[in-house]
Amino acid sequence: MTKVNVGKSVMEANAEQAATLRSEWQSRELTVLNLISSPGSGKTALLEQTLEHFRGKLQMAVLVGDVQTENDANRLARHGFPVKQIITNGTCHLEAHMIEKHLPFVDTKGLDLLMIENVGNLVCPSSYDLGEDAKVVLLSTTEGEDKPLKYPAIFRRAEVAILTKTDLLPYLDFDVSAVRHNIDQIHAGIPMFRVSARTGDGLDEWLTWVETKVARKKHPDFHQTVR
Ligand SMILES: Nc1nc2c(ncn2[C@@H]2O[C@H](COP(=O)(O)OP(=O)(O)O)[C@@H](O)[C@H]2O)c(=O)[nH]1
Ligand SMILES: [Mg+2]
Repeated sequence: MTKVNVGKSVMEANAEQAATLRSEWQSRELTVLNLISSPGSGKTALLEQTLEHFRGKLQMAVLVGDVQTENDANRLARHGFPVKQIITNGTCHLEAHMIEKHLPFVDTKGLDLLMIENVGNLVCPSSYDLGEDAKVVLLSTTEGEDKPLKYPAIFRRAEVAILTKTDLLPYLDFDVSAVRHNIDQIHAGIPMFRVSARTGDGLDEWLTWVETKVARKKHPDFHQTVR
């Protein structure tokens, strides 16, 4: 007799778990951001600057996904906030059940902002809802202006794009207006912040955007121009 698979698909199960996380975070007024990029685009470097800026101002924690190693968690833990590494053992993205499992390690009581650094990959992480308030896509100046066109799903789903490593622009042929144009082809008008975690240039715009997200989660009628 042929067996019929009546189980949920991975995506359905993930969507359900993400919805549970989202409603729990909603009731706690906890803002959650999901950072997605290729390996080496500067997610951890941006997070290090972000943690340093909000030290003493916000209660933050970080969950960081990698296929192997605790290197990023070790880098991030120096900034005095709770950090937990999620090792996926080969999986190229984080799933909602992994977040659920590792949440107890970063006591979310009283937390304002949970940052999730996804596994370095521009494709798979875009399909998995983690219950976050927003996906944030990073693209570095060394990756080429065409990447939004090659990997449109993440640029379509992200609420904001960050062009990283702008300190390298004088040494590259990278055309900032071309990448802006390409992003607009996929997701017209989304904010694109230009930052250098190395020099600190452009960080203010990103930090203001984050602060505004946190304030709006607590006070939905909070208004501030974020661009
Ligand atoms: N020049 C420059 N290098 C950067 C910048 N941000 C990150 N890097 C370097 O790029 C490499 C990868 O950064 P990392 O934060 O680990 O990227 P991740 O894999 O996306 O987390 C490291 O050697 C960083 O020092 C930046 O703004 N400017
Ligand atoms: Mg990293």
